[in-house]
Amino acid sequence: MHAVTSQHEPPPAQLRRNLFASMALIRAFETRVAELYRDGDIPGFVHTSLGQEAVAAGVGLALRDEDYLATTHRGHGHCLAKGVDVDGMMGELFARVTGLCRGTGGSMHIADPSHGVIGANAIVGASLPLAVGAGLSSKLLHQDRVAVAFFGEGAVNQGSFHESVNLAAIWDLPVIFVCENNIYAEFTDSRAMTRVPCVADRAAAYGIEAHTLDGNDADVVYAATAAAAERCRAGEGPILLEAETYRWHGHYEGDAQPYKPDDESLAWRDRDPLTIAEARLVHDDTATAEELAAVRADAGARVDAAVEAARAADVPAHEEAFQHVFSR
Ligand SMILES: Cc1ncc(C[n+]2csc(CCOP(=O)(O)OP(=O)(O)O)c2C)c(N)n1
Repeated sequence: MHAVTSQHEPPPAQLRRNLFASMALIRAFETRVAELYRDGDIPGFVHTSLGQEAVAAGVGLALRDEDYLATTHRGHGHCLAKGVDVDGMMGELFARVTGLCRGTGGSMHIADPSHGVIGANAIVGASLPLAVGAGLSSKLLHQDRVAVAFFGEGAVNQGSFHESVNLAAIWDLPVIFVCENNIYAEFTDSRAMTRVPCVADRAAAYGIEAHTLDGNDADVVYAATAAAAERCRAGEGPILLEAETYRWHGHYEGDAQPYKPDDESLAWRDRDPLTIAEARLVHDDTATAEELAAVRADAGARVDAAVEAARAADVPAHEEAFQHVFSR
């Protein structure tokens, strides 16, 4: 790992408190989802982003509500940080009619165009062309909307990465490519899959600016994303941000992760993004430990309420299974 320190100014105090609150909500949501999946309350497949909260919060809070966001199979945190409703997310995971897609999409297919979220996606590498399309429409319609594609380092070996970055570059599209480099793609150590493990280095092949960031520091991710968005809105074309981070849980819930060395996992747990933010906020008197504990408790209560609402909601009627699948 070789994270570089951001050259940008740290975000103002209120924003740093907001970043902490966003991370606390994601942590509470993902922790609860992992338990619910283990207990058989949530159907399908679930990929949590515990440990990666700073990337989601830093990017989400640096964007405007109308900016576009395309995400992956590990997208709960991205959606929450972009302002997507907690009840709608939990309803979707429970496959209830109160879900954002009326319970027919599930964890890997959450979408909420009202907040610019054009879709989570189970196809590795598919978020990039979607964001490029959104960025193209924004440019052609003079909308000043930035499009973000989240993807993992595993997706960088897909053709869609190269096609998307190249097209965005030659057309100067307002797209921010955000790679969450959490080292592992499914059960494979990505460092063994390429001679170019630094994803930011790949951007040079397409002539675009790229930065490698400490993805466990929300302040750094926020500042880099805010600067990238400004660049995009100024018409200077796409940029790639590689956020170095680590997923605490398995590829999916239930994966025991025999492929990860214990010392590596423990070292990354010591770099908990919430603890890093908490220590800094308390150290510079931006918040007290008690205030931050209350923020965490509020996030837990919000998620509890969403779970209760989802449990009480109806499941969709069988006939709905084929709605919104085919266009006429
Ligand atoms: C096109 C395609 N190939 C393979 C898969 C199976 N698959 C699902 S997730 C995954 C690994 C993704 O790793 P990465 O992109 O680094 O994201 P992370 O899971 O680390 O967040 C693979 C190979 C898939 N869903 N889609």
